[in-house]
Amino acid sequence: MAHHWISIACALVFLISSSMASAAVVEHSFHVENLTVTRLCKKQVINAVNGKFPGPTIEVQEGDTLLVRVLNKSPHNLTIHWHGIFQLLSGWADGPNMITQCPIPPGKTFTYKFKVIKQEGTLWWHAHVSVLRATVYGALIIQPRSPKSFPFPKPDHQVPILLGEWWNADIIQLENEALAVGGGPNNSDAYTINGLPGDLYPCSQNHTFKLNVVKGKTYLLRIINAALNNQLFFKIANHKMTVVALDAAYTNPFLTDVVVVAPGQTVDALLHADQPIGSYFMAASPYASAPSVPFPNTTTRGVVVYDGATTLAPLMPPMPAPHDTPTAHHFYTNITGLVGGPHWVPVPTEVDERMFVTIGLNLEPCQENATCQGPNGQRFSASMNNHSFQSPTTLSMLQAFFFNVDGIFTDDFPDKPPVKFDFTNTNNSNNMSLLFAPKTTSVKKLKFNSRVEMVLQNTALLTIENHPMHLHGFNFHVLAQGFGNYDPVRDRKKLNLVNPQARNTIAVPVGGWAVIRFIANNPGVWFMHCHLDVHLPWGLAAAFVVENGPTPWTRLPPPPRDLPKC
Ligand SMILES: *[C@@H]1O[C@H](CO)[C@@H](O)[C@H](O)[C@H]1NC(C)=O
Ligand SMILES: *[C@@H]1O[C@H](CO)[C@@H](O)[C@H](O)[C@H]1NC(C)=O
Ligand SMILES: *[C@@H]1O[C@H](CO)[C@@H](O)[C@H](O)[C@H]1NC(C)=O
Ligand SMILES: *[C@@H]1O[C@H](CO)[C@@H](O)[C@H](O)[C@H]1NC(C)=O
Ligand SMILES: *[C@@H]1O[C@H](CO)[C@@H](O)[C@H](O)[C@H]1NC(C)=O
Ligand SMILES: *[C@@H]1O[C@H](CO)[C@@H](O)[C@H](O)[C@H]1NC(C)=O
Ligand SMILES: *[C@@H]1O[C@H](CO)[C@@H](O)[C@H](O)[C@H]1NC(C)=O
Ligand SMILES: *[C@@H]1O[C@H](CO)[C@@H](O)[C@H](O)[C@H]1NC(C)=O
Ligand SMILES: *[C@@H]1O[C@H](CO)[C@@H](O)[C@H](O)[C@H]1NC(C)=O
Ligand SMILES: *[C@@H]1O[C@H](CO)[C@@H](O)[C@H](O)[C@H]1NC(C)=O
Ligand SMILES: [Cu+2]
Repeated sequence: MAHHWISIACALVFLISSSMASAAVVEHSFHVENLTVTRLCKKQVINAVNGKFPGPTIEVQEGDTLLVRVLNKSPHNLTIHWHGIFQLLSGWADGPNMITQCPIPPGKTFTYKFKVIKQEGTLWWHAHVSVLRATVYGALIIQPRSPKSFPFPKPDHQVPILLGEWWNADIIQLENEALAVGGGPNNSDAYTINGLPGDLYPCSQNHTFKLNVVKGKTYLLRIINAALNNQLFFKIANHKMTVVALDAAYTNPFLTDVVVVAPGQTVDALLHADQPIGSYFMAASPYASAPSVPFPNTTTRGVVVYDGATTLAPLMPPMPAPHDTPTAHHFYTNITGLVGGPHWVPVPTEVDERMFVTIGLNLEPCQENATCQGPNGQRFSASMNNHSFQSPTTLSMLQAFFFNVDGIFTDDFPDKPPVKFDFTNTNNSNNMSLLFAPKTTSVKKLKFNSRVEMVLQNTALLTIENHPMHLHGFNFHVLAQGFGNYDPVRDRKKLNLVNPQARNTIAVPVGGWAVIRFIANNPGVWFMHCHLDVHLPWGLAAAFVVENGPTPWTRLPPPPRDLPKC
């Protein structure tokens, strides 16, 4: 039987490769090391890859195998996550620290190896341990396998637009300071476009991203929000953009003058250079969803310069106000998936596992005699279904799953919140009987191929806030979103089972809810967490354990030999 199977597979490969460029192994070498960078009038030592900030752009064609040898020359424990990659049967390469691997210690290497299949568009890679992703990140672009092309007219050029945040401080020290007292970390000093703050910040005129364009040409902007803690509005003066993909999943074309992007998300948008020859600012400014949480209220900008432009006084787009939730919500909800487009997956119509999961902030008790700077003299905390996630310390969860090691995690993550209360009523925000969430390392177990529906419900504890929830290993369909408490009768009617967005990160409306569905077709341990970095160590996370399937090719293979040890 096995021999038959192999010969059929070979024949198939032969047929496919005779009409298409054959899949390649794309190799990269990452050296993560100190880099001195000058921004905002000051030299700062950051952790960076191959002496570049942002790090190198990785480009593959769908079907290729990616092999990245990471040498950690930094003084910190390190892991790299390939954000949005399905990691089919390659969960060992996913990267979240202590979830799928122990970290790569200083001086050591680990090679991430995985196949990129059934997805194309814009993804990215970033460090997934402590706050290192502030500077250790880059674009990961999956082109259609030639001779296939995009499901839209081929753009003349493709341009990664990595939005980020910059601190004039050592961010590891900054995180340690905040964690020591349980308070919020210091705000960033600037937002950046491709690592450059732009001329609205001090000493920064020469650190402005410039995009040269030719009138009449089309540019595919691959916009990535790599900022640690802020959702962003992105605009270009006098130009509209046509969104064609979100999180590396194609959408119906959506014409807009503003793009809204949460940390972890990506937006592919076509920019037509169709305006009078001249120069125009592109700008990003915060979408701050929480009514009274401090945020850096600043604007980064770059410039789009038409070939032949003589004026050096670019036009500035008017930016939405930071608390402009209607503009954000309109963008987040009005885009639909491209049914029948490349890699489109229909919505599961049946559901095996129904979950209702609250997400939001909490408190952790201050230790006796300690100094705590969270609300009410306590420490900040956060949870999903009142479980505040704590990473294991002695072995990664995926190793515990594979080698059947007990005591690393429990499988009692609940399908619904333990206490039912008026979730979004701000009168509850200081209710001490609700605020303290126990620390756990709990998972939800899923049978292979189970169809999961999850209602994500924001709570008003301490504050309502839009949390961008990222699921590792899967795309999910976003069936509906709304404000207030999810109503199983009224809101069920709103589910879009026809052409919903597919995403890996959903920005759940502030004081509201979102309904998502996915098929657990990949064995392993898959992290789900808020992609506002500040909320991750507080515990706004959980994990799924997807059990092995019935056949050899639906089982997680053993770990690579060089997987780091704890
Ligand atoms: C790298 O930078 C850190 C400070 O961020 C410093 O402690 C360390 O000594 C530096 N390492 C090298 C090799 O320069
Ligand atoms: C964070 O901000 C506080 C208050 O402004 C300041 O004292 C502290 O030095 C800052 N931390 C770092 C690491 O810059
Ligand atoms: C920017 O670069 C120009 C030309 O290299 C130089 O003359 C100017 O001093 C620089 N400005 C700043 C603020 O560094
Ligand atoms: C943010 O900054 C803008 C421009 O400086 C200002 O008009 C606005 O009031 C600020 N908004 C908040 C919420 O601080
Ligand atoms: C577009 O967004 C608005 C809210 O901003 C909503 O009322 C409307 O139903 C949305 N339309 C679609 C087709 O999703
Ligand atoms: C807290 O401080 C008091 C007074 O100094 C002392 O008696 C007590 O032992 C301290 N408790 C702890 C846990 O350190
Ligand atoms: C706190 O919440 C609980 C559970 O909903 C409720 O029974 C209690 O009345 C609330 N307390 C206050 C002071 O609102
Ligand atoms: C919040 O509490 C106030 C005072 O008790 C009450 O008047 C108000 O109706 C409450 N709001 C909600 C949404 O329950
Ligand atoms: C969370 O769990 C703690 C401990 O069991 C409990 O006191 C608290 O009321 C719970 N809060 C919520 C919102 O479920
Ligand atoms: C680095 O990782 C090792 C192995 O997991 C762990 O023992 C050590 O505490 C970590 N160091 C830091 C600073 O987190
Ligand atoms: Cu969050």
